[in-house]
Amino acid sequence: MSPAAQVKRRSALRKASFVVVANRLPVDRDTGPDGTVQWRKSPGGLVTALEPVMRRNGGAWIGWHGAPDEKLPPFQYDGLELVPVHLTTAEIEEYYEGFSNATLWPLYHDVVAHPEFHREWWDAYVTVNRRFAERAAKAAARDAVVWVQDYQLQLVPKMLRKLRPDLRIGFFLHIPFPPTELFQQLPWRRQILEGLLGADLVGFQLPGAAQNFIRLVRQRVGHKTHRETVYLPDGRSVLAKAYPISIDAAEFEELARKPETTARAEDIRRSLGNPKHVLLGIDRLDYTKGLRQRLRAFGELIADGEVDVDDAVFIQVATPSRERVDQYRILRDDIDRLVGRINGDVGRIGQQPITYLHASYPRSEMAALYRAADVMVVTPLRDGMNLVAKEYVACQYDDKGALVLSEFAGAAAELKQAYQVNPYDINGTKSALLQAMRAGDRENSRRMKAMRKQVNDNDIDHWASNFLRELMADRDLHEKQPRPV
Ligand code: GDG
Repeated sequence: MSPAAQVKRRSALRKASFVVVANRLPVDRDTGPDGTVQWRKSPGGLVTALEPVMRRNGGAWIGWHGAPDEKLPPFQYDGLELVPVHLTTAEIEEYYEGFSNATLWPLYHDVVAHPEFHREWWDAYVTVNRRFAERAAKAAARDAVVWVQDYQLQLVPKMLRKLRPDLRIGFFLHIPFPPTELFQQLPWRRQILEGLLGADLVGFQLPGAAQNFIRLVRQRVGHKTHRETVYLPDGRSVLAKAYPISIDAAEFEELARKPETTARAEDIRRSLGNPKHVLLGIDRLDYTKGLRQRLRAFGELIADGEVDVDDAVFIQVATPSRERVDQYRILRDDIDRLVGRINGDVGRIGQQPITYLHASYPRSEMAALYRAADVMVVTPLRDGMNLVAKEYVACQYDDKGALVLSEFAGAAAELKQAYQVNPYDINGTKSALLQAMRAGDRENSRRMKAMRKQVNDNDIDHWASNFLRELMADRDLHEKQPRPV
């Protein structure tokens, strides 16, 4: 066999029958002081959930590797085939920081910040989506299953179908899908809807989001729809359904039960002066997460004399995020000022009511924080799901602790026994915080038990297998249903 044929054969063998396409690869690169490069798996449920499926099917993961202006060849990591997609500095600014995070992100989150519309950002979004689609078309074996992730890549399903009509294509949106009134602002609304319709199955966190999508497709693109199905003129049908994402609950519980975690949780409480109530917030520093509202509510409870500064401490971890996007820089300054003001107004010597940490921590420390907290406070103004709420619940193996949860987090649909709040209602939030702090152990344990059952019964494997089962199901069933006229 000629060398050229050998190379071809090797690359043909490497084609994957299961391909994940996501903005980022599931690994981060560490460069040691001596210049040696090491990849580390990035923490997160998505990798954990998809890894077994990828291993079984000789899967490949396509995504950006995290550094600008660098082209890397595909490589294997821990048995996974990783296919890096390069992005230039300008593309990171326009496709990622711009269109993804300053246009789509605020638009899809109830416009809690003002979305910016720039034609050059859109152009970069199209270019980069095409690059991802081309990479996926090359990596996928005949009749392979391709699963595209999230709002950065909404055009990929259509582009990919055009290149490879043999593929079965799924798409999952991790963030909310907005109601028609807001989505219509987008100058490129039709292209986005058509992009998504390239998939066989479009998954959302909540049924309401799937309905928003179906309604928009009917109104804006003019296709026939019936319940969860869109009927395309070429005879193909697309299913739009909810698959609420979850976490690896068993792994979190195992971490929480470790003696080191217990010891560290005790340490944390001790260093805060062993107060009666430890309240905790953990979020990416993002304007959708409702940090301002929750800190104000807590500060007012102390100022009003409802809570004694000696009795309660609020730990707020704000993980650095999207620091080059203007809105995030403004938010950081706002929160710095707010924390300073509250601590200055109601603190005492040796008693800071808010411990604010602008940093990111290893998972072991996250578990210790969850174990140290009596009240977990999750108050986003809008959130696709919110995994932090589920992680806290998974860690409370003794059924202790209380969860205060925004009605506007996707997780509220499942965690019904949380103390639910409208985060815009500061008085309502104050009452919920007080209720959670003052409830008896029996009341909190009743609530926690029910939430733990929900999280344990519906973990990340459940999510991935439900989605993939539907994606790979015999679509003839759908297609044989009578088409609406
Ligand atoms: C999007 C949607 C949806 C946070 N700080 C640290 C850290 N984290 C981890 C948490 C959690 C994850 O990051 C955050 O997930 P969330 O769901 O809370 O929020 P987003 O980042 O906005 O995620 C969201 C999610 O996608 C999945 O579909 O639920 O609605 O917005 O796992 O634990 N992890 C570590 N150190 C930190 O400092 N190790």
